[in-house]
Amino acid sequence: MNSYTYARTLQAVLIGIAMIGSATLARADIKDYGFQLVDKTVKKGDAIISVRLVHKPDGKPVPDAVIFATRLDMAPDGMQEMATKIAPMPSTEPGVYKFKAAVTMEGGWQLSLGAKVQGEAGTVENKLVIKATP
Ligand SMILES: [Cu+2]
Repeated sequence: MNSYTYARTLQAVLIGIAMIGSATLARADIKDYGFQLVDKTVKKGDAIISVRLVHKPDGKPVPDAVIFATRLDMAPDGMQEMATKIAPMPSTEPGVYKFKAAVTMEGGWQLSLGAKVQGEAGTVENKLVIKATP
């Protein structure tokens, strides 16, 4: 290896290290992730609720998260004890997570979600409010 090649190789390695360093920093905070409702309203009855998990700084969807806590109750209408069944469903869109739920009453429902993101420490925890219409 002559000295020119050596210098170029060293430069490439240093650039590589700098890029890895900034990528790690950019992905370091679990608070950068959040759920968003695909639709803010559902019809009363058997409903499908879709949420998108995004990395907020760049708005990118986050696929392959492990969703481990879900609860749907009427806390927004003062009925926190009124919870309903909710079950995960398969989704074909990366970063979108679907649930089947028995929405038994019109009004405000709170969806509580927890998630683990690949390669991140900590837990994403969000509460989203959905409006059930007749
Ligand atoms: Cu209710």
